[in-house]
Amino acid sequence: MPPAAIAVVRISGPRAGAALNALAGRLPEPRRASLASLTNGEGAPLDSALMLWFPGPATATGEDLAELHLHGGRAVVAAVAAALGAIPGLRPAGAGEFTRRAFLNGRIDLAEAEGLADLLAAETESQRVQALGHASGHVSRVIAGWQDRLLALMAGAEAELNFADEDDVEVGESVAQRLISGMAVLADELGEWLARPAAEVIAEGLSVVIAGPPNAGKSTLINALAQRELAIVSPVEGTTRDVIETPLALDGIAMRFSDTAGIRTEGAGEIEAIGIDRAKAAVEAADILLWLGPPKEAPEHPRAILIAAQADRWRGEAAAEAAAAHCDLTLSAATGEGMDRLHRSIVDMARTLLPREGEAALRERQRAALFEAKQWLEIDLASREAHDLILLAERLRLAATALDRITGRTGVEDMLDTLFGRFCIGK
Ligand SMILES: Nc1nc2c(ncn2[C@@H]2O[C@H](COP(=O)(O)OP(=O)(O)O)[C@@H](O)[C@H]2O)c(=O)[nH]1
Ligand SMILES: [Mg+2]
Repeated sequence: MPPAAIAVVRISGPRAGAALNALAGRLPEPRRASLASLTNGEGAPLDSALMLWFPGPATATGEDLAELHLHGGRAVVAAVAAALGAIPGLRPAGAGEFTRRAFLNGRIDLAEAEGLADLLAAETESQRVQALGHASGHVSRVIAGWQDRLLALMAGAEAELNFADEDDVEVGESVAQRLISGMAVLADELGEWLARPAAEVIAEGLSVVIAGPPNAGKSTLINALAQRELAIVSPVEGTTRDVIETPLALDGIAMRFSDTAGIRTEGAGEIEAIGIDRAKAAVEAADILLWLGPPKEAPEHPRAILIAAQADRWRGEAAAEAAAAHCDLTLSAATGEGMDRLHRSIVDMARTLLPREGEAALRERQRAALFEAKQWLEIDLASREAHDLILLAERLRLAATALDRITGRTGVEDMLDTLFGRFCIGK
């Protein structure tokens, strides 16, 4: 948004060349930046700008495309926009319209468009790497490979159906067997992809919940992690009543840290009791739990880090030292002791929940389609279907249709608005 050093105005469509002619009086050489004095319809100067001309169809949108790199002042942009708006056939682009056109013109598929949306929204390094993989077609290529294999299986079934002698049951049987085992191999491969973590954990961040009894030092810990006074710290029990959440990236991994009300069974007032219920719900939903309290009282959780907090207070006391020995780590948020180790432990645990480096993760929408495809490919050998080539071929077709939904080759109209609405105007 202006003001900025440079503002890029993009014009796409059959009138893009006419727009450059109207403002600059000429079309520059394709794909070469050239300086132009832009004027409006009355010949009044607008700006001295860099212009670029990309004739279609080998462009980002698949249409003729022009770019004006203007001085980024508000009035400059407004004047150029007004001059463009006065040219018949030109109108301002809607949000995500350029990407939508790229998709409709077959320049990118849906998985790539989604990757592009994620790339624009990426705030951490892991989000960027993951989104870039999608945007540059990594997932699309894997899907294309699966589609090829489905097609080959389908072709086998079709050939048999078309040419086989109807009485020759035995040949049909062996073809069905081969088909079923081919489908099973593919189903296993889809299953491996489904076993990977979903892309949402990268995009939305892992949830790390700090819980424990009152006065354990939970609020002090979240403040130390966030390096600001997020939660009120006080020796009064029941100070924190609601769940306080803050986004925080550790080593490039997006996380959401939550401070919760101290969990106690007695003495809590009505509002604090609600807070305690919320704390328990947060613990259950947490990807990672930081438990500040007696290890024996820690809630059941698959990924809990048991912490002996406020070490500066009890250091040297035998009973406290013995209790701390049962924890995963000892720290003091007040002095900073042990905070590095906590950081490491959280990151190590988070990595177990994230896709490995270079491994693409799928969004829930894509996973649902993959799951459906996998189900169509799984044949119960005892069923009648297992002997019916027509039904097997139909299942292959349904599996291919489900995979098509990932790249958007079929049944996508309803999703387009949601997806392209995530883009801003001018992208
Ligand atoms: N000395 C010391 N005091 C702490 C530490 N962490 C918390 N406290 C104190 O313990 C009391 C309770 O802390 P608070 O963070 O509000 O605990 P919460 O109820 O678990 O959120 C406050 O008076 C804090 O100043 C620590 O690491 N060292
Ligand atoms: Mg608190």
